[in-house]
Amino acid sequence: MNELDALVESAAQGFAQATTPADLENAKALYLGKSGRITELMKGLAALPVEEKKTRGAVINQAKQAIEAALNARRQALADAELEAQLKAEALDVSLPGRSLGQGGLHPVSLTLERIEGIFGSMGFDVAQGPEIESDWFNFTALNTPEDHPARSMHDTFYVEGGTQTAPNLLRTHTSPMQIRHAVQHVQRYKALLDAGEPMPEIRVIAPGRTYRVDSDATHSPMFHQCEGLWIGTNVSFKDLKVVFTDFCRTFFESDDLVLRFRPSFFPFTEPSAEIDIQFPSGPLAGRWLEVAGSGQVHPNVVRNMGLDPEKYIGFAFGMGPDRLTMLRYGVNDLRLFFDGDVRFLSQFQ
Ligand code: 2NL
Repeated sequence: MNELDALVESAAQGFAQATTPADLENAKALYLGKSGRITELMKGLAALPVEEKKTRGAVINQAKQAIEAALNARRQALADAELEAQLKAEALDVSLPGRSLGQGGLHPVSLTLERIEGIFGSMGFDVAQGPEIESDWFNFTALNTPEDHPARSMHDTFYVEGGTQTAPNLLRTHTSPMQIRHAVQHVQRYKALLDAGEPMPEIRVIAPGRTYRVDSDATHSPMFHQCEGLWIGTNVSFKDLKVVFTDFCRTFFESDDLVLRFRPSFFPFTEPSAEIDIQFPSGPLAGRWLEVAGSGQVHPNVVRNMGLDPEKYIGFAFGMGPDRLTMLRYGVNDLRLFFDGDVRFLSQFQ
């Protein structure tokens, strides 16, 4: 092997030993750098006679080209290896199953509210919805609640900023204020008839929605749902309440043999008043009386606050808890499950 072949081979070996681009550039300098071996050989040509310069120059040039070829091949190999390593490190397994968004659905309490609205809708009831921040007047005073009633205390009711001492703002504790709003609007709409002493169309409305009380345990949540109903006319009696509510309960629980019991009670906004209990004929809850609603004949003061003459207009109202109805319908025993937002629980109702 002549001297130049040996040089090419040692260069190729040096390049092969370089494992990083920086190593490789250092190895290159040994041969092609300013004082590298090839460069030195080229400089040596100057001292040679012309003929020898030509032949020797050609040979050195060949060696130079061979070294450059080896260098470029190694450069490419290192770049390929680097790309390979990067691809490996950043690899995505596109065969893994994707993360599906899944299908949403209605909250169990929303399902109950829809059922309630559907059933009462079929009996000619409107649905009234309105503000959750109410005035003291609509929430308490219009409903015949005495000034010193415990429900008005800060232990029971959330008061919010923006009200005044005489007309505080609060989070509504029931949806009855919405029924008062609805009744007042209704009376306004039929003012001409009423002024002429003619009877107005009946008020038949339910008010579903969120309500708030200072209370929290397994059966009470500070935010809960309520659905109230109101039916006012010139000839609406307790008998109508019994018929309507019995029909509602039997439809809601899909049980024609469900029995109801009206138990005397007291509410400031109704007189007389009754607690409504139901009893399932069969199933896990059979035989027990379960309280599902409060009800009564609307108090004359409340009828007056709607803008109607209590000597002419009479009716009934009731209030129930859709959260509790949902618990009974599905056999859920902790109310808080509804409001924790755990999809494992909520998805079972879809
Ligand atoms: C209960 C009690 C009740 C009412 C709500 C009512 C509404 C108006 C006028 C008169 Cl606008 N009364 N609502 C009447 C009796 C009972 O609810 O224990 N609810 C869960």
